[in-house]
Amino acid sequence: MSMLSFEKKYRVRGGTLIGGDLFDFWVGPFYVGFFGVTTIFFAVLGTALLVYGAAIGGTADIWKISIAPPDLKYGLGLAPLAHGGLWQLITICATGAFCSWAARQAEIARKLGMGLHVPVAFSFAILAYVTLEIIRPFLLGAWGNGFPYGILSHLDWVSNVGHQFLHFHYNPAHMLAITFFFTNALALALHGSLVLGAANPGPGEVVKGAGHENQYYLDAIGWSIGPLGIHRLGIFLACGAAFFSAVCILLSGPFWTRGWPEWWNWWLNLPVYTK
Ligand code: UQ2
Repeated sequence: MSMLSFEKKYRVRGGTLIGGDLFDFWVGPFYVGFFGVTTIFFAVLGTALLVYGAAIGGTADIWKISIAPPDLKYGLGLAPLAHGGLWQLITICATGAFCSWAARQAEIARKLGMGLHVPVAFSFAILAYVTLEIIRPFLLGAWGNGFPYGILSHLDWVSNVGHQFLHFHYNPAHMLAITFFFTNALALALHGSLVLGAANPGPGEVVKGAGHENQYYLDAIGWSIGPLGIHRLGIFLACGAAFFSAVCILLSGPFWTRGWPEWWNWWLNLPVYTK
């Protein structure tokens, strides 16, 4: 990978969060940094543990491979490697890798004198994972409440936990999360199609820019959110989706143990309905 001419301007020293200039270097196109080293460490170790767990798991069927959390009887204690211990180590590695990646994003943003929007947004995704695998199992008193690492097994887990609460779609935070996900899809479809429409006007036509994009929505609905506004809307919708996903599963068990349809009895019990 050759050094591109503009890289001299953008490959700036400093901005590291830890270690000073010790790891302040690049390998080919990649910035390393202290958190690049920790990312590689956790990702390689975690992946090796996953492969080891798959190897001793008794099946070579890719759909059936699964590394399960410990039995509930181990509570919040350590479990033997082959009985949930691997899952515990892999969870530590995954969390370490995700947080290292966020810290590396922050270092790169600081180097370039940018805002920290990328690591802040990514931290919402980390929050959703940590809520499922660490915070909720901790509050429930057993690591066995985490989801297993397997293609079909983690889907079974989601289905089982959903049925445990009778009908998960009645979970109000789940409703909010889905609304955020769908609105996010709508916003990205509007944005992606608008930008591609302007950039691909057809043979012989001059490529259009921001002015035309703006005018499209002014003509269509009398209002344009603007080129900066659509990206603010995007980060809001994406972070909202991850945040309410975390909230909806955190509520389920630690704070609400009955079926979710029953939660809505507060509505039927409003004094306005009493005769
Ligand atoms: C827009 C604009 C963009 C866009 C898009 C819009 C020029 C390039 C997609 C239109 C977006 C609107 C009207 C908001 C829709 C609201 C929700 C909640 C989906 O105006 O500015 O910039 O990409």
